[in-house]
Amino acid sequence: VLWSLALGSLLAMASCKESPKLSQSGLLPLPQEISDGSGTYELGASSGIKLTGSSERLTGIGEFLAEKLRPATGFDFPVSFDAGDIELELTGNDDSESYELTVTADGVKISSTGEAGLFYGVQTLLQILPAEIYQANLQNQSWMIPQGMIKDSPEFEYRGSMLDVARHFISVADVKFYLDQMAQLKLNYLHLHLTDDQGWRIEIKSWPKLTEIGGSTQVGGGKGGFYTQEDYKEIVAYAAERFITIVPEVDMPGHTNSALASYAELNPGVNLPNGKLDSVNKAPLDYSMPTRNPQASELYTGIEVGWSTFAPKLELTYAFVDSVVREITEITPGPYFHIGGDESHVTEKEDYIYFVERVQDIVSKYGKTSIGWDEVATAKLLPGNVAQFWAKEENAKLAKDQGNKVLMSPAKKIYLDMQYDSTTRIGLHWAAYVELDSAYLWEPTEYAPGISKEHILGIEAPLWTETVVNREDINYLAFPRLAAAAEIAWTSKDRRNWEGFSKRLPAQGKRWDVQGVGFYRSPKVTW
Ligand code: TNX
Repeated sequence: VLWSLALGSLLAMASCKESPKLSQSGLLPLPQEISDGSGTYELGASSGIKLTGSSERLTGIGEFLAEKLRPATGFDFPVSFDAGDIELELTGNDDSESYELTVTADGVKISSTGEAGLFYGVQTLLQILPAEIYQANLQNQSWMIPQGMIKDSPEFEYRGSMLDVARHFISVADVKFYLDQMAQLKLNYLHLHLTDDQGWRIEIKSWPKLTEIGGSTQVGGGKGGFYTQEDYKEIVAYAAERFITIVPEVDMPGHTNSALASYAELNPGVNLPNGKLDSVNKAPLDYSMPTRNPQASELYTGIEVGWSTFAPKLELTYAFVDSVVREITEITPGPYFHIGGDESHVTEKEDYIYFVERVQDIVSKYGKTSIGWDEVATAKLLPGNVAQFWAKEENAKLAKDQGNKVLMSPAKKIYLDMQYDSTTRIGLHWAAYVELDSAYLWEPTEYAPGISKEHILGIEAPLWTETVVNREDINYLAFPRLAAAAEIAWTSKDRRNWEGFSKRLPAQGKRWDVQGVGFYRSPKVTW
C-alpha cells in the first residue's frame, strides 16, 4: 500500500511538472478569476485564428495575435471568419475591457463584448504560452497551453505610465518598444511629457523655433531632438493599435525655459544671463509691449526645477498657448491634454491661478479635458478636469472638494525614476528609495486621506529622465516596477498580495529576458 501511495504521488508530481497550470503561468497583472482544468491544448501547424462577430477592428486584433504567434512557432496562423482553433469572439460592440478566456481539449476561445477586452484576452493568451513565444525567430519546441478558464476585468479605467522625453529625448523606436511592454501589462494610457526647461520635443508649425532652438539640446548638453508631427502621429497610431491612448503634456507656466529660449517675445523682459528670472519678477511687472525689451533666455542643460515661468500677464502668452494646444490637439485623438502646472515657484500665486484657468478654457475650446499636476487644484477646475497627485495631499483634497477626479502618482511609491536603493547606478531619491516591494505595497484608495475609490480616475507611473539616457536605462528603472503599478491598476485589492506577485514575477522575468528588456533583478524576488 505504502509503495503504491509513493508511486502515486511520484506520478502526480511528474504529471504536474509535465502539465503546466493556468494558475501557475505567472500572469501579470493577476486576473480576477482563474480556474484550472486538467491537461493542455497544443498549438500546431494547422492552428488558425477564427473571428466571430463584426467590428471595425476585429480583423486587426486577429492579425495582431497572428503576428505575435508566427515568428517563434513558424506556423501560418491564418486569420478568417471560417475556421480556427483560436477563436476571438466579439459578442457586442461596447468599450468593455473585460474578457473571458477558455482553454479546452479542442482549442482556445477568447470572448468579450468589446474590442479592448478581446485585446487583453490576447495578451493573456500570450502570457500562458511558453515565454519563448515572444522570440522574434523560430524556436524548436512545443506550444502547450494549460486548460482552464479565466474571467477578467480591470479595477481602474486609467492605467498609465509617463515618459519624460524632454530632459533626455527618447526616440520613436524606444517609445514603441515601451508601448509594447505597456500593452503586455494591460496599461492603456501613455502620457508624454513633451516640454520642459531643457527641451521642446514636438513640432509646432506656427512657432517653428520651438524645436529648432528649444529642441536642440538636453540635460548634459547632448543634441536633444524632437518629434515632427508625423512622428507623433506614428506614435499615436502605434499606441492605438495596442489600445493605448496618448496624453500629450505641455508643461506650463513653469518648466518653460526651452520655449522662452526659442522666442524672446514670450519673456517678460527681465532676464539674468544664466537664464534665471530676476527676483524683480516676483513683483507685478509692466508687460506693456513698447517698454519691455524682452530677450530670449539661454538654453538650459542642468536639472534644477522651479525657476522658469511664462508671463501670465502678457496677452501674447495666450495666443502662443492657443496655437500650441490647437496644433497638438488636432493630431491627438484621445480625450486628454495635460497642461503641467507643477513647481511654478517663480509665478505669483494669483498669476498662476489666472494662467491655469485661462489655459483650461483653451483646452476645453479644442474639445479636450485638462489634466494637470496636483498644484492646478489651487485654481478653479473645470468640471471633469483631472488633478494628478504626485506630492501634496492637500491639493488632491482640493480637487476632490471641487468634484474633480484624481490620478494617483504618489512619488514615494510609483515614480519610476526613484532609485531602488543607494547603490542604484541611475535615478534620483528626493522622494524615497523605492525597492520593488515598496512599489507594490500601497493601496491607491487608502493612500491620501479622504481620497477613495470613487474619487480616483486611475494610476500612472511616471519616468522622469534627468538621469535616463537610453533604452537600457529606461528598462532598468521601469521594470519590474511598472508591473507592480500595472497590477495595482488592474487587479482588485482583495486579490493582490506581495507573495503572489513576487512568485509570479520570475515567469515575467523570462518574458522580459526573451524580449531584451534588461530589468532590475530585485533581491526581493527569487528569479
Ligand atoms: C519633480 S513630479 C518634477 C519633475 C522632476 C521630478 C524628478 C513633478 C510634477 N515635477 O520636474 O523631473 O520631480 O523626480
